[in-house]
Amino acid sequence: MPLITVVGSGRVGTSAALQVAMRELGDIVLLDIVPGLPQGEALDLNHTCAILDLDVDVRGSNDYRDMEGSDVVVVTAGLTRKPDMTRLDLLLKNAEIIKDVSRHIREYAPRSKVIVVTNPLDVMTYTAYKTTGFESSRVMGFSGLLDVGRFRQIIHSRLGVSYKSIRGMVLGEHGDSMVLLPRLTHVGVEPLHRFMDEKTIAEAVEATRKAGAEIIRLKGWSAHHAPGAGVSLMVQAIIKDEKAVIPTSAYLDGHYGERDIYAVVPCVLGAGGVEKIIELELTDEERAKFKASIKVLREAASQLKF
Ligand code: A3D
Repeated sequence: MPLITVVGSGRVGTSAALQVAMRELGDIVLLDIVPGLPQGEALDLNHTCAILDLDVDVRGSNDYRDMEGSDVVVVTAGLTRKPDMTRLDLLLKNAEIIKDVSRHIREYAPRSKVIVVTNPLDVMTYTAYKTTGFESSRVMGFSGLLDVGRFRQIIHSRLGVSYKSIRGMVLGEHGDSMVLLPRLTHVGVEPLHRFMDEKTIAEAVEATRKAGAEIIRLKGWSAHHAPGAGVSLMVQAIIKDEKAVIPTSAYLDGHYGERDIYAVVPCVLGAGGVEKIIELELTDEERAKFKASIKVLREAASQLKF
């Protein structure tokens, strides 16, 4: 039975654990620094498994040694963005937490694939890569499925077309400079612009960019159901060796003309983690937006020491 560890037993961590359990991808270890929290959440999740006949065991722990033997480690530990904070404000505090978690992963789960969820996402993923010392293919960041999912939700509500028939892609930072690609968004086999005018598409792109902040404004804390769902798809792609094309924050080593930085790009995910980075043919405008997004990420990364 595969073993999936989720570090951080808060909202995103427990949502991810629930959705991984729902897919019966493996046994789960929930970790947190708060005594009792992961144990209580594990008990609750085990009761869920009992009710739904999911043959999965969930264990809660405050001891990193319990992640030994993990195939995948999902990292959600950290502080969340408050209404008046940008993701980059979180940078320095969460970097210390990610460094601490990464050292434990290196020690106790040295063969695992690592999926980082903590914000600011791309720079935290870079921090995990630098601190674990793992090959870049084994350290990746979640966010692309969330941003594309939000865009698809708007298209679905406008056009009344099944989600199954709406596909899209995003590049760059998980943040204000994200580059959604309406030109490469398809409804059935036709491009989005056959169904929506330019103004409506631009509004949908803007609403997608602001969706995370809108959720915080409305309910007072950040999204967790949708991130949990997206994380479970990435875990599944790795555990089941799916070779699924998923927008993933990945280490760029000459890809898209960039080096030594993490940013969201389409990746083939399988048992090896990020098995391939797909280089899309971009227009000049898309490429310029991507470069601008990379600049934002480089500025953030330059504030950290490794
Ligand atoms: P929250 O519910 O506060 O849970 C965070 C948990 O991390 C808490 O239970 C803490 O006790 C725990 N924690 C803190 N430090 C450590 C440590 N050193 N070791 C182990 N556990 C620790 O937050 P949340 O679950 O809502 O969000 C978690 C992170 O995910 C935040 O940084 C969010 O900004 C981020 N997030 C990212 C996305 C993306 O799409 C990338 C979406 C939603 C949230």
